Amino acid sequence: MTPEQTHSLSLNGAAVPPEMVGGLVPANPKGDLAQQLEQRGYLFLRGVHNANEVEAARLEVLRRLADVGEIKAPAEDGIASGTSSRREAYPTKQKLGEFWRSVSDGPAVRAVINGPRITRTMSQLFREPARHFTFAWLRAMATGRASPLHIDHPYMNRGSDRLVTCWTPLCDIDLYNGPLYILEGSHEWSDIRQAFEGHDVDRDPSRPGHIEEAPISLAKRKSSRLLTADFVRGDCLIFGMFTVHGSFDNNATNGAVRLSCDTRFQPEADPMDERFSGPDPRAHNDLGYACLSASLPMTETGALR
Ligand SMILES: O=C(O)CCC(=O)C(=O)O
Repeated sequence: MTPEQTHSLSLNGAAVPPEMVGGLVPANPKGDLAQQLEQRGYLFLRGVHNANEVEAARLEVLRRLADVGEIKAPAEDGIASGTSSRREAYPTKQKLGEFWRSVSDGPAVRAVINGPRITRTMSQLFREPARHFTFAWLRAMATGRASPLHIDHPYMNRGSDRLVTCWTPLCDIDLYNGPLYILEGSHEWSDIRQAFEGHDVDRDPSRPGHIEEAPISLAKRKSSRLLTADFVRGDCLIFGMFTVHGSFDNNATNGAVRLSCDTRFQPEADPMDERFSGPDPRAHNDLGYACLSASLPMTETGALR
């Protein structure tokens, strides 16, 4: 990526040096997916989802956010209003969780994130039938927000050790909108693995699940780079539980909200983390969807999850 392309990228408000940024390499969808994942630590697949179905999911989520006053009319533009009536409509933590669950369970959202196209891709990856967590991590991020540096292992490690994350942009997410980044080569870093392997954020809440070192400092120490892309509807990014990642700040100058969803897939034959499976997933600390910062009004700050 050229410095002109990366000038819009920041972390915690600080500009990211252009030499620390690289482009995610698209996977060869016809090649051996498992081998490419093992080699790079991620699979960047363009056109996995149907772009029209992603657009339907985007509109479904935006209309729900417009209903609680967080998106300006017309909702299709996806611009934050800067206000919210979500707490008036859903006054308790439980009710906020129920609201977010209903948005996350929207038929158009589920048709994308749990649909046959991605399930086929995951079965191709595992070379056996795949299934997904019923719990989904849907996010709507206003300007100025980002996700901190972390690996996924401490958050969901009670089931299959072949679990993967599938990050799906539900709108086009260019370099201004806070795209996800992956630290190049991080899936092979033994110190990160040793520091976090076996750590379970629910069993040991005294230890943070995220990485406390700043992304640029960690990348420099490891001679790594932050790999990202201009994401468009239809893309997905798949990675394992030890790949270090986070997101850049959403620097949209027009207030555009960044929509994405994380889902988790594993081989059907493997045990599944009971917190995130079944018809009524309890999730972290039995909170259901209320454990997600996304269940809070977009006007409020929340911790990652
Ligand atoms: O969408 C994001 O900003 C971050 C998602 C993520 O890293 C996660 O859920 O593990």
